[in-house]
Amino acid sequence: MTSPKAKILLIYTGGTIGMVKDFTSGALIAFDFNELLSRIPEVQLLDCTIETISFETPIDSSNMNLSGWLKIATIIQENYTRFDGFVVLHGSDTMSYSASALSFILENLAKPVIFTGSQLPIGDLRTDAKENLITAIQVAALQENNQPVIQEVCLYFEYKLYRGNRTTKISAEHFNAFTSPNFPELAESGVHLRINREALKTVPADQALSVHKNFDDNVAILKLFPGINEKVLTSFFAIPNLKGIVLETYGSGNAPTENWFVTALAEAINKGIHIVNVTQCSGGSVAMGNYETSTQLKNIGVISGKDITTEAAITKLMYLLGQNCPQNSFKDQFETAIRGEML
Ligand code: ASN
Repeated sequence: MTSPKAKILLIYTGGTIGMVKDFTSGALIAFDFNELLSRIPEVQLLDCTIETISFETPIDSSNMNLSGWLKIATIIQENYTRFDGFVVLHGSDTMSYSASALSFILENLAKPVIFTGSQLPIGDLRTDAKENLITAIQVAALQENNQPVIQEVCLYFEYKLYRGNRTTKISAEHFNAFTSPNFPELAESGVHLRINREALKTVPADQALSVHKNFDDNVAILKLFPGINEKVLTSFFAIPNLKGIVLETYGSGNAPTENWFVTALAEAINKGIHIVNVTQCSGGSVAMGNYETSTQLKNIGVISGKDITTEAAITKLMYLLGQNCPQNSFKDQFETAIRGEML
């Protein structure tokens, strides 16, 4: 049931939802937020009070970065006690990265932070923006016994509510643009809004929100491909100040067994670079040791990303590196789920 008293803060960062066609170039560019809300008068009919705040310059989410994540986090932190829930309007291209990053930044979050956006601008006749925005607000406003029903960072898109750090963008064409390959949906919107209660994350009531703003961006992603050669690996590990990488491997975490490959990885680990093994597959988990082609990775100390997405892995890496956790416990810390992002 939606509480009439729920107060929602709508945070507009940019994205297609608020874009219009530029007359001269014909390309889509972000426009003013007030204009955006005036295009959805239905929002005023919702059974909650809504306040809005916008990035000074709304961005296409391809320009999202660490400082953008911190801006969102700061807005939530500064308004945390005044509001019951937060809806973040964000471009879909990097929404899964941002939802993952915010899940790590906001520890002991006990209120909903719902990311949403759209594939077509709000002014388009066939837009998906209205449903996404309206239901995202309703989800953020859901209360039971004066407590928010959702107490985590989520992503709402095309009738489905997902745990944010479990999602990935799968389509640049379909309205159904996201999936959560290894974790069930938290809610589905049809004639009724069906909440999957067993899947929801809750936080003990006595834990205060803690906002972690130290992220370390000395990280990179390396996707394996048949034919990858030594030069690629050597130049990759020569990146100045590199502290951690997400290695996208095959299947259940498999990689070449050639000597030059394993040696390059082992040398990097010995230099203190953390290597996280994540599968290139769109579902399933890394299980090092299942095949001979992953046993060598396990033996040299590669970290198992288990069933984590690349988006959650790279942001968790930035988060843990920023926490300055001791080198010898880093692997254990990474392999432990901290925000429901992995098994
Ligand atoms: N390029 C847009 C963005 O991510 C795509 C979208 O929002 N659908 O900002």
